[in-house]
Amino acid sequence: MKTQVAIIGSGPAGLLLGALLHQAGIDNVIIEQRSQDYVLARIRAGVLEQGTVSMLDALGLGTRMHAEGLVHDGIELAFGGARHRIDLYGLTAQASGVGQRVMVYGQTEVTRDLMQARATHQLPTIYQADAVTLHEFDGNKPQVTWVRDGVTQTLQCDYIAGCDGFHGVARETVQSRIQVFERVYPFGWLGVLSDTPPVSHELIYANHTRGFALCSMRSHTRSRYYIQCALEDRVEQWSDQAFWDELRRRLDPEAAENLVVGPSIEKSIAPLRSFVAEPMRFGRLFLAGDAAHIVPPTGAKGLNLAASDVRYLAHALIAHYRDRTDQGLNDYSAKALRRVWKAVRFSWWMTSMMHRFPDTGTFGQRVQEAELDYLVQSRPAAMALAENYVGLPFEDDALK
Ligand code: RFL
Ligand code: PHB
Repeated sequence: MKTQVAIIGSGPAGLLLGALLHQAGIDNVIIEQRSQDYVLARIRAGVLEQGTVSMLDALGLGTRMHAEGLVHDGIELAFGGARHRIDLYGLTAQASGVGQRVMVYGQTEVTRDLMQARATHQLPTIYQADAVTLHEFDGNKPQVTWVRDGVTQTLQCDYIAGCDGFHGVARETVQSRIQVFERVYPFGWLGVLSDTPPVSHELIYANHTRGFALCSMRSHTRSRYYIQCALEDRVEQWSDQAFWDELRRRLDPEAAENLVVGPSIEKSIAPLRSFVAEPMRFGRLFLAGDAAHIVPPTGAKGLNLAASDVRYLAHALIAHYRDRTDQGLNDYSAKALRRVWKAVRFSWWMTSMMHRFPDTGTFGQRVQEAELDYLVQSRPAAMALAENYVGLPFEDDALK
């Protein structure tokens, strides 16, 4: 088998890259370890930046997102028993002249739309590929091999895109050539999905002495909630009742009163980590998305970073095939990392401000509350939060 770009992984990074390349007439094959149903069942991100929304629109894939997604103009910060609104739209309008919003539309739905489009165009995706191995990417003739139904298959290609997430094989293959920057946080997030109306029409990020809480949603009838939990906690230890009781304790009185509870339809614990692998290019292998970096979900940046990486990578590959210039490919790693590090900084900052750490204590708690109070009192401080939350501009758009 032969293609131009072999894409490892059918998460948002791989699927989006495949769609962007296809739109430009560049052949690609996706090789995924899991089944399609498994990939679709993972409940993850919920918030799309304007830039990610625009990418899906430009691919002609925005119809269902605009019909079913929820456009949010602001978020709320809860601390000290009260809620304070951050007017994302108004603040970004003031900062840059163009107001920006975010779109609440689940990663599962984005994935479904991208898979559907791939099926419609009959683009090749190989699911349940075992023992995926990357070869010869330092030379001119890279190959990817895998085993399916006991048979080893080989794909020859010009380039390999490692879009296989944090536990994938692509980064592992170049382990000895990367520098890793990492922070592991001493807590996790316990998440619950439930068919109950969201407690508020915007997201609530809550700082509480008992720990962080987040009220998010997937629709007007489906809520997604998270609470900070101990790293050692197991999902089985948390009954639905215990979860709702703990969430309620961490909310302001009005939200606690309005909270509608019901059975959970998904419950999981995610550890929190900041991680960056540098560089993101090794000869003809490029890393993108969670394969190269992880951010704690507090800033809602992971999926959006995967999208911005593949946007840069797709533009670079298009320039290679169409204009015969490799400048974009040569610049990819440094350019992607500049945006990655700003999101790493923002996600780390949000995480630090909102969570209870082992050494937070009463002093740390007061400092966090002072910082939050400053944010809601100071327009420039709120603008900086808003500008980062809606997503920093892509480098190639920044000067336009
Ligand atoms: P993915 O989604 O992990 O996809 C990688 C794919 O590669 C496959 N794979 C392999 N395939 C072939 N061979 C191998 N050896 C392979 N190993 C793995 C996997 O099966 C998988 O299908 O990575 P990608 O595409 O880079 O996308 C990244 C996003 O999924 C991730 O950053 C976000 O989910 C993070 N995230 C959030 N991001 C946001 O932008 N906004 C949010 O609101 C947000 N909330 C979240 C989040 C992540 C969370 N968790 C569970 C970590 C909330 C949570 C709780
Ligand atoms: C979610 O809805 O899953 C979600 C929203 C905002 C975040 C993280 C997760 O910051």
